[in-house]
Amino acid sequence: MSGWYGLVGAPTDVGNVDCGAAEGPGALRAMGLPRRMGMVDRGDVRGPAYDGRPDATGSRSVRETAAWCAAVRDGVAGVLADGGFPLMLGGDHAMALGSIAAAAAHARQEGRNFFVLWFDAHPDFNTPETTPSGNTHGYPAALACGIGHPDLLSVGAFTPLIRPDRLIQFGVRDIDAGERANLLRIGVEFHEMDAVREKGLEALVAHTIARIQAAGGGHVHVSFDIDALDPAAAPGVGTPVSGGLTPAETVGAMRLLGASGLVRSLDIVEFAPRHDRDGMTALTVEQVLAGFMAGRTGQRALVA
Ligand code: 5AB
Ligand code: MN
Ligand code: MN
Ligand code: MN
Repeated sequence: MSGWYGLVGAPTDVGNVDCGAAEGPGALRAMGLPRRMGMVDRGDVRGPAYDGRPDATGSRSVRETAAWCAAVRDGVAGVLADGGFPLMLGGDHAMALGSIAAAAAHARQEGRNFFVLWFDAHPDFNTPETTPSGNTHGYPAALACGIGHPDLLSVGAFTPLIRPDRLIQFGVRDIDAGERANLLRIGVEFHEMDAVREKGLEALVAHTIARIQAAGGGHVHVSFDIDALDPAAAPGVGTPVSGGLTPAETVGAMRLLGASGLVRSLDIVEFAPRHDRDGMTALTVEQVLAGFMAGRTGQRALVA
């Protein structure tokens, strides 16, 4: 198992105009998180500024999103090639297309099955045909499954990057009508909040880990949108939705994922410090990460 965490920052909100996610990596560094957690900071990738003019499909900042995602892809691929565990710190969630492109290519090269676990209030399964906003941060999960804007699909070396039955989503509770139709048509497993409340997040995650192990294991990429958490615990996001995950159940689930030894890459995205209150969101993020890291090293989490 990779002994070091390589942080790749993606300070942008090209996927959602001025939502504040561009300030995420800088704020977490200023609070000392990477240092406290013993991460190797590989710095920020760079890309163009947001362009709000819609293209022919009605999507905004597509070219800019593709450029940022390609830079993220290369940054994450660099950590994997150097034998590290990449932590991609957004930035908005469109950046996950880049990290997933790198992780999927790495899994293929190593001959492993590839799975993505998606924690989010939103499924991010829109296409230019179904989007209500034109914002590319609503597209990345669909793109990873091979549907969406051709200029974004080309960020990956192949498509689809994931078999749709190997994408599993948790905590979703704000689904656009066309997006739901996409999910059902493509055949993605998504656990909405009512299912999480009924069955428990940790039980759902444990079941998913068992299913992946039964399929022969593989490379699991976790894409964690901070708005999966309830805004009472994590208000520092651009698109808050009430009725989300508690920090305690999330830390528990992340500890299980760490301990499974299956997870080989991770995104933490959509932290918008300007919407935070008293550093609450940053603290919650640190607890979630600490739970994952403690599970991975087989220690007890050093969190409340
Ligand atoms: B996030 C919405 N479905 O497509 C859209 O925060 C919101 O990365 C997308 O999950 C939220 O614009 C994207 C309404
Ligand atoms: Mn998201
Ligand atoms: Mn979201
Ligand atoms: Mn958001």
